[in-house]
Amino acid sequence: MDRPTPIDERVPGRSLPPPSPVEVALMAGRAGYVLKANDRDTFTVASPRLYPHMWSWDAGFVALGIATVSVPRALDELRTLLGGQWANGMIPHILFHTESDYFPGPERWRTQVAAARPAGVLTSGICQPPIHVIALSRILHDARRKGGDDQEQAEAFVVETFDRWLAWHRYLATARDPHQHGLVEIHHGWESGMDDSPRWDAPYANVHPGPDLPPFVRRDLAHVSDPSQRPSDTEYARYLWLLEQKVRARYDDVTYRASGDFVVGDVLVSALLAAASDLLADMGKELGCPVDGVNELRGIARRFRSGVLRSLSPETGLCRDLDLRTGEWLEVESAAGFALLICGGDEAAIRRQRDLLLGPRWCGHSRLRWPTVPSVSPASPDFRQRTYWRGPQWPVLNWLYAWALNRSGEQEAANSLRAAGLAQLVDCDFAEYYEPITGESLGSKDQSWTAAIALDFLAARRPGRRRAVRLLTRELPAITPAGTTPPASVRQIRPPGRTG
Ligand code: 9WN
Repeated sequence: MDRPTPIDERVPGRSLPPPSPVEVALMAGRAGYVLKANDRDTFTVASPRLYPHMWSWDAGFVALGIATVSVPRALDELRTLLGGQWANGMIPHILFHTESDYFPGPERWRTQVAAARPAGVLTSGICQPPIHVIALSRILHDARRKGGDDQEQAEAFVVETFDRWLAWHRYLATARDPHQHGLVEIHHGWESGMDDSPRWDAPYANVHPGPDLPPFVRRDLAHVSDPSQRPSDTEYARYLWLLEQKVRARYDDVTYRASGDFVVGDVLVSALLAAASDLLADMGKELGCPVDGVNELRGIARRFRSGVLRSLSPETGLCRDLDLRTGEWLEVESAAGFALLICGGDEAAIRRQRDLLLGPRWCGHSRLRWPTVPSVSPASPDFRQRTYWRGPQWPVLNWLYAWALNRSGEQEAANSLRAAGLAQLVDCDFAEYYEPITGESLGSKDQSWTAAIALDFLAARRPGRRRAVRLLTRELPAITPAGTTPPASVRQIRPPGRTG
């Protein structure tokens, strides 16, 4: 009988040479400056040109990266995001603090029709994956390692904002899972963060823009060199039609559910909700937050972990989304299928997912330039190597699975994703996504969350030397991303220890 190959001999990123000290220094410095150039004092724009606003899940990743440089500034990021929270607990997917040419902007979202919208800041009317508490737990971890003011501020922040995060999770667990299936319902592909993923092809096939869809002009295409890297016009019309349906439902979830075209149980959002709820419960318990809240979070974690487990396909070993309009499981080989790695719950299934993720259909695929997580398996008929969420590698997804593997005790596997993720970013473009076969950087450059996770990866290389990243980003001269003039509001990332 063949002996199974030990995991460490199969891990694809294992033999990659670590970046040289010069590469590390350049990467840390350049990542710091990207974040500084995208810094707008109390929040960070997702990217300088294509996404000139604050995006919800981007802000989570950005905050955890900034925490390697400044814990107070990382906390400010999350505080600003909470400033956009709706009265029903929803954290909206975009906060519009300034005018810009981004489309669809506030005039298209028309959230003034919504009773629950916040005062004082314009927002979109849908949400994004709940990564925030995962980020918060990383920030707290960093802050405790640093001690002193950082630790004090981070702990105080958790206590002060515990109810707000709980309200956010409760919103997802109730308004978005009214029948307690254990899968968070999304009303728009944008809510998954993976806009045009083949995960949504079947449900979008039932979205038919009406003749009364207001005309629109896309602005995103002006900011990328090749339109095929972005969703198509047909896809965009569907996105805007769903937006229209949300407005017509006055952003009321019950009304939308009764009338909207797209209602899908999202397995990745559900896994994130489960994992983040457990983390919030852990932090809350430790810091003396209300016991009822802690217990409620444990219940949410249990329900959504079960939902993710139920979605597992016995054939493929991948988790599946559920089209709640048709009752069909959505069988797609997308990276979201590894959701179980994020929330845990079944040791054997986790090992199977780990092996699959590192194996030849995924990160170990022979054609990949870097063995990081592709958004769609290169072996899948849905794979399109240059198109947005249909194949390219998104560094934040790779970070997420490295984090998940590490948390479930799979350090070797986690390190391999981290090593490959760092190697991929050595070019210092900090692109939105990467062409998986050639390694070319695609989409927007100087993307904040990519720079942020580079900082986190660098800091995690040698936990004892996290301080080195801070010194590098403070000492090198300021740079501006090619082709941009820094806005007047661009500020330095504040050194640790700042108050207020
Ligand atoms: C729509 C900001 C966001 C990310 C999403 C990514 C993309 C927006 C767009 O950019 O979506 O929300 O206009 O394409 O798909 O994950 O949060 O970086």
